[in-house]
Amino acid sequence: MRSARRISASALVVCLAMGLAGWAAETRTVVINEVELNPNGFDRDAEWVEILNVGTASVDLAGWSLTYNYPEEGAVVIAPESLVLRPGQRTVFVYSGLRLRNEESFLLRLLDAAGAVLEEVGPFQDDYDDAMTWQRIPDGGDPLLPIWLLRTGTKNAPNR
Ligand SMILES: [Ca+2]
Ligand SMILES: [Ca+2]
Repeated sequence: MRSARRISASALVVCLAMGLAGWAAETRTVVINEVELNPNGFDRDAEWVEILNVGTASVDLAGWSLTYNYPEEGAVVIAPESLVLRPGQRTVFVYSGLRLRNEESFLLRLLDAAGAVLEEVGPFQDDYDDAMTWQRIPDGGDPLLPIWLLRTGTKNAPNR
């Protein structure tokens, strides 16, 4: 009797977790998946952000923007024209002229064409002038447990 009750309680927890995960998976669409803020060599024109469609429908990134914080804080449009990401598809935006500071506390934001903040990640710090990047682990991230790790970069490829 006792163990049966225990089993049903854990089954309930599993169902709740699955329901939450399902809900979170359905509500997530496009995420910031990887960030290179301190690449090997000169940072200018070499910093990038990988964006991944973790949703179940195609999304057009036309007019969407990403924030930066050097030489001042602002947002830059990443796709002036249509840029459709199918489910599971990724794209890499390379900053041109604008940059991300390596040491300062800064939240990187992804905004839609209307300027609504869809994602806010960080702050990231990267003191090493190398190929390590901040990545969601696993690729695309767990919707209920966002984990970011500094690892060898996987530009335009699944994080691992
Ligand atoms: Ca930098
Ligand atoms: Ca990657």
